[in-house]
Amino acid sequence: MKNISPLQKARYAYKPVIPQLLMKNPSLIELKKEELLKNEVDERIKNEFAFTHTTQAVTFKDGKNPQALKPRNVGVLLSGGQAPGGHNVVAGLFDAICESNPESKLIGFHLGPSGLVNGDYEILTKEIVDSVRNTGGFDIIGCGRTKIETDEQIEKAVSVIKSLNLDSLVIIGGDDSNTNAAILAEVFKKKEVPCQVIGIPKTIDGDLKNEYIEASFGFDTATKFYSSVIGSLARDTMSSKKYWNFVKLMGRSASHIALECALQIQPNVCLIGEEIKQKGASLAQVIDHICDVISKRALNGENYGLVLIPEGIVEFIPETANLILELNINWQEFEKVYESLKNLTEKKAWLKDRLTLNAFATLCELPDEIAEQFLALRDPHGNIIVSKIETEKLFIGMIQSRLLKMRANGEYSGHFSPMAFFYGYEGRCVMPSNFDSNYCYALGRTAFLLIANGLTGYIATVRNLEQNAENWICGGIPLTMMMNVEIRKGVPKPVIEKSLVDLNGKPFLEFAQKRDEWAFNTEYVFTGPIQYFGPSECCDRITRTLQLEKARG
Ligand code: FBP
Repeated sequence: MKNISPLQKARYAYKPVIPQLLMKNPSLIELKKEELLKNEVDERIKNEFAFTHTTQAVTFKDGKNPQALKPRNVGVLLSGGQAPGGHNVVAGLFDAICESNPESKLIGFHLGPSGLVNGDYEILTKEIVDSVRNTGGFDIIGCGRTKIETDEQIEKAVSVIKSLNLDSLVIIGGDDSNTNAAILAEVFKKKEVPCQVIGIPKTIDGDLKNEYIEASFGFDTATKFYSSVIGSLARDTMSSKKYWNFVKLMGRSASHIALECALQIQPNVCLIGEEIKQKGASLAQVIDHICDVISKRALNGENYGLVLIPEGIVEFIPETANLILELNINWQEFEKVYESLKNLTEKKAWLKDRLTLNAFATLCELPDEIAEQFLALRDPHGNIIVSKIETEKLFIGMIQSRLLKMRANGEYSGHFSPMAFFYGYEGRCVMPSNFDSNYCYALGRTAFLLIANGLTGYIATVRNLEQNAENWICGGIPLTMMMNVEIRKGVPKPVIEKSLVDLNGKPFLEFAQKRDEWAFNTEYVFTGPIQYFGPSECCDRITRTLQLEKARG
């Protein structure tokens, strides 16, 4: 038998807490329809989703649904990056399927959407599902970022669906993956392929959030994990009083993770990309701000500190944002010649006449290894891979140069010993917190209820998340209701909007009000590791972001 840790064993036995209604046999739960209030939907969305667009939101109530009892073949895939709790979505889905009809099957596609296109799958049994309950990771079936968009990919997916007699497909993913889910739902309807598609809101980044979705799963666990480690780092430097720690935090474009960690830990500096963009602050101004805090702390003899940097910051600082924008415009052509360009000099030579003078100058000012990272190949959705750009090191280098000048001018006389950290990947497969274990299990069961009621093109939702899990309200929202038209690769496209940090929202305002105090007084808070058992205030604590967003008044 495989070796497992005592905690792992205890987590297998954990029973997620969810609303009582959701624990009933799916045949005893009916749909409750709700009209959505959003009145204006772009004509392009209505046209492109002519078969699936609706404004009808749904929740559930006690009742009868004999349709739930019919045997089904349900497919599931994990799309995009890992997030704690994915295994519980699969477990919730599996349990609801089996309780409805033991003949039903759950088919897991390997390595994300590519498993569907290539017909690479396995039938998930109770033994397999039981071995991952309440555990982190997506290893049950693996995940991937393939986007199903070409006619050939769609044809292949349809033939796999037909060969498996698949009547529904659950796509667990972020904004791009759920946009893809909406497209598949529409295509299947149009082609009369009888396969319903249901999305699940996943991403540690916290950027799949809107008036209907209160949080994406994984954000709670990942931010608790990062805050715990950063807290230890803060205490380390508070003890030795000699290091300035620069921590880059995952989150792709949005700064939600950095903001949440700042609200938990109270660092000396936390940069928020969205604010930098709004203020139009240049790279030099950002560096000046950090140097100001460093020099003022040095005056008090505090030559140490903690700076949090969201990984997507380069998409917000005007110079680097403009460089990325211009690279995006040239990307399709650049990608074609990419392999033939042997080194950075050749890449720069190719770009020289295609970029504006400003953008090219920014590229040339970057240290070589960072410039290479800007020019590295993109993900399948065309996104620059910000997790690979070492902004923390770029900042440290610029701060060192600036402090040298300040020292020469008599403006700084401290010691600056920096250390660079990147916390990202290690937070994506942590054992899910009780919140994420419960939330994900509820999402899995909800997905099945949407299927059992014949819906397609919906995303599973769980609301009232700030309350006890027993009071959560589960249901579904049409994916198209979360769409906006954006320009992608030069063409207007309906997509699910990425939610960035709202500078008028309570989490940011709370941070903005406190940050000056945190900069100069050392007021770190130590959250400690995630607690799974023990007092509720330790085990069931929700994120500050959710607390503040849902606070009344
Ligand atoms: P998702 O949006 O797919 O959940 O992925 C989020 C993320 O973890 C980002 O924070 C990060 O920038 C990216 O994935 C890294 O992607 P990869 O795993 O492909 O390196």
